[in-house]
Amino acid sequence: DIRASRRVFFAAWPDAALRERLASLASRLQHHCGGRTPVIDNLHLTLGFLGNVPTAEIASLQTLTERLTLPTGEWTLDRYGYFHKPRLAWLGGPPTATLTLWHARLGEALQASDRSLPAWHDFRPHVTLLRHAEKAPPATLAAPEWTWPLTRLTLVESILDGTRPIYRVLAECPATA
Ligand code: 2AM
Repeated sequence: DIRASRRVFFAAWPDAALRERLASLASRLQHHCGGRTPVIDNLHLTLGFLGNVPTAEIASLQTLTERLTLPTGEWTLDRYGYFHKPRLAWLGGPPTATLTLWHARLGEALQASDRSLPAWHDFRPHVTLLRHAEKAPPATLAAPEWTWPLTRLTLVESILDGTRPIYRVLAECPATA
């Protein structure tokens, strides 16, 4: 594999039960909003998007990820939202203390290695349920209230080679109680 750069991001992945619930919610939301549902195994929460990173620098990002110290905690998803420009419909919720801490620790570690997260000031945690959505989720549609146990942070490579991205885990950091 001789690619000069990799498209990478940091994320948390839902457990199997939550993944199933999110996937069926995405299918129901599609009736209201149109658009395309993600592949079930691709559902995730992005904690930071780095974009293209030179391949030679991936090893140091893997080490950085594995060396993070993260507490376990929870995040609550309780509202729908819509990003107009990219036409994404999502389920999310305000960052909890744990999520804010994860984001901050990640930002600090990246800064210490002369990197930074874009849109640092505007962390809006969400799980994308529909891409190319024609409409925002209707305001009358009640969102569920689901708890996401935060147990590990993942460094992921996104391979855009076809119609759906393929995500490949590059490194993981288990949260410690
Ligand atoms: P999204 O779900 O809101 O589109 C892999 O592409 C992940 O990184 C997706 O979860 C995507 O968030 C996020 N992402 C892609 N491009 C991004 C960008 N330019 N800024 C921030 N996040 C981005």
